[in-house]
Amino acid sequence: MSEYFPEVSKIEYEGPESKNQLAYKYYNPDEQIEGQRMEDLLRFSVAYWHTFRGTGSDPFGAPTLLRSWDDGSDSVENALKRVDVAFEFISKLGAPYYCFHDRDVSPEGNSLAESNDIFDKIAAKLKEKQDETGIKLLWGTANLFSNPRFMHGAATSCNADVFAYAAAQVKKAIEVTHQLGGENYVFWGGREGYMNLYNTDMKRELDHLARFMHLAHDHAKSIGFEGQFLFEPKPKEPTKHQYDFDAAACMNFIRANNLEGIVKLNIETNHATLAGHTMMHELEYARIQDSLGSIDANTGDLLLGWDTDQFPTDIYLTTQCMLVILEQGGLTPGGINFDAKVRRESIDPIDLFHAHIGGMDAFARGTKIAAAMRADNVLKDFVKERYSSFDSGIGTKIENGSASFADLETYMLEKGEADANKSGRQEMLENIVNQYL
Ligand code: XUL
Ligand code: CO
Repeated sequence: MSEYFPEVSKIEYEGPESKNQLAYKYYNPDEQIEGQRMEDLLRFSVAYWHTFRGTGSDPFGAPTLLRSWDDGSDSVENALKRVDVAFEFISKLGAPYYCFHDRDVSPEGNSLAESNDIFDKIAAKLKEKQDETGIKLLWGTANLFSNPRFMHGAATSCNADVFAYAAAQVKKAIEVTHQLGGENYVFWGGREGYMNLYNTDMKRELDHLARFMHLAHDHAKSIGFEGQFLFEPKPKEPTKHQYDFDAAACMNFIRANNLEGIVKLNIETNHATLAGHTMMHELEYARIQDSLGSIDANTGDLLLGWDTDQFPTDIYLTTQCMLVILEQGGLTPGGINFDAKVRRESIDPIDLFHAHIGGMDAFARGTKIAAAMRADNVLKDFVKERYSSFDSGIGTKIENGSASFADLETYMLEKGEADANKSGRQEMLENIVNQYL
């Protein structure tokens, strides 16, 4: 195998004392956390689009990330070579999974039929490399936003032909995902939203989006694909208002359209930030409704205010994520996908390693901290005690539905005044969290 990253050998765990920047300090795949191997619990995934297609271009400037192996063209030959690059990178990193959009791995041809043929060719190579390396596909998805035909959206386009084109593209993407043993299939809105309500029939667009998801699920069933469907919330970008705004909006859409049990959520950190939420809020909101399927791990920059997709390095953030993820025993069949890109200024291939090593170590460390907190029940005991008035007496009657408004009035007329409130102790709890960090 020709080596695209000759200066890097397999990244190994060396422990927190190591000074080797090409080694894990905290991510130790075989280490047991709450009865699971770290590798099986975290299920790290590399995002093909950022890591192997990212060019560093931004609205103000041309590509900066020029790779010796990539001629920058959309040729099939170039795409096939990128597969070799990707699998060498992921193998050396030791991540068990990767994810793609159809068009990241496979260029678009001159017709849908030609695009499908090219995709088959690339998929055959992906399969070969998966078998050779043991790397698996966490999820597949379709790019329904780059081509100008999707200018008004895909499933929510005002143009029925565009809906049909998107359906055909997703049909193929699900088939290839299935063929490659993909464990999930993701819907991210792309351009499913609107720029202006003056020209938008919101009801019709939302109905079409629901129809699209049912059609996707019907097709998946018909070919025996049993992977989990995931809906990825994002409030804005590229449209002014995306229909998949946040976890709550997505759950409402899922319930309103009988998609419960069919579609769960893929929660992304920077999207949570753009929605004005914390990642922990979005994760917890999804978890309590049995809908936390997978995560796109990254982080934004609070001073920039757009979807910067940076690698996560903040231990508070990863600890908070893992408190929620451990509470539901992991994410399987989902995982932790680094939907993150190196900065425009980080121009060397080795920066791709530093970025992923940092993200994996930050999550591994957050996992250990969260597990230690959970072992001592520090937050759990406090929260349980805080709501203990609902564990007996009138609280139990409220929760089990045996007390009416009239009963509650009688109770309070007799009692005269509510029991005194207790302190929320926020500062103390923040101090306790810091002790575990
Ligand atoms: C866009 C985004 C997507 C999805 C997959 O912000 O997060 O890359 O993760 O389509
Ligand atoms: Co994402």
